[in-house]
Amino acid sequence: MAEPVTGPLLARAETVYIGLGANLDDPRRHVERAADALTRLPASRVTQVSRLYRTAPVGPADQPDYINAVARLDTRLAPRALLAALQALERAHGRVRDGTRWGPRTLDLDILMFGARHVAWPGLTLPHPQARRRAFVLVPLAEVAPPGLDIPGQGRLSALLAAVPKQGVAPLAPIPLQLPAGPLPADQAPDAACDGKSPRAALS
Ligand code: A4P
Ligand code: MG
Repeated sequence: MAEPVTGPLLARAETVYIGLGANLDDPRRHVERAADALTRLPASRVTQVSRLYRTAPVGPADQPDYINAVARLDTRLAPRALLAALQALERAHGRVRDGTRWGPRTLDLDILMFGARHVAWPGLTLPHPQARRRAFVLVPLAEVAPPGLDIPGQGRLSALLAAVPKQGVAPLAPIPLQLPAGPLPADQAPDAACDGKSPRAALS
């Protein structure tokens, strides 16, 4: 379960793309369960989830293949609150950070894009700086995003996708999920999500 989210909500929902990845301990199950958990994030609504993909590891080669997917959601969580909720979900899936860059993991949740934001804050860079180079991100992203999507500072999704080598990215099954119908109501501001305080316009 994600930890309770504190702090202000955004005045309006923004569209966010989240990359899901795992390559340890029944990775498919971790990705499917994480996608389901995203549907329970406060002040957020998952609008689409890609199929699962089996992908060859990028980085150290002596690790198992990954299972990857991408989810699109509308959220009123501010970027750092969303990152905190995703990291809590990683911990709940037994993620241990041993400092190995691009090493194996039970669950990795990256914010690929957050609206049109282009920022480099301590601990959070948006869009994800590696997105444009990675077929395991771009192929599932193209399933849930319009081809004309502009990834700020990186380029148009269709052009990035055409440029990236796609061998080693194999589609698997759809993720069985019941997604709620309709958009996130503009006034949806679950009090529980902000500790009983009224939502205020977010600062970031
Ligand atoms: N961080 C900064 N920006 C973001 C963002 N947009 N989203 C910070 C999420 N986190 C962000 O991440 C390190 C720090 O990045 C976090 O503390 C957060 O504050 P991490 O998840 O602890 O470490 P990491 O994942 O090992 O590092 P990195 O560089 O983020 O790796 P990636 O980019 O996540 O790559 N091969 C295949 N086929 N499929 C994969 O999914 N994944 C990786 C990991 C390597 N190879 C892979 C795959
Ligand atoms: Mg990561």
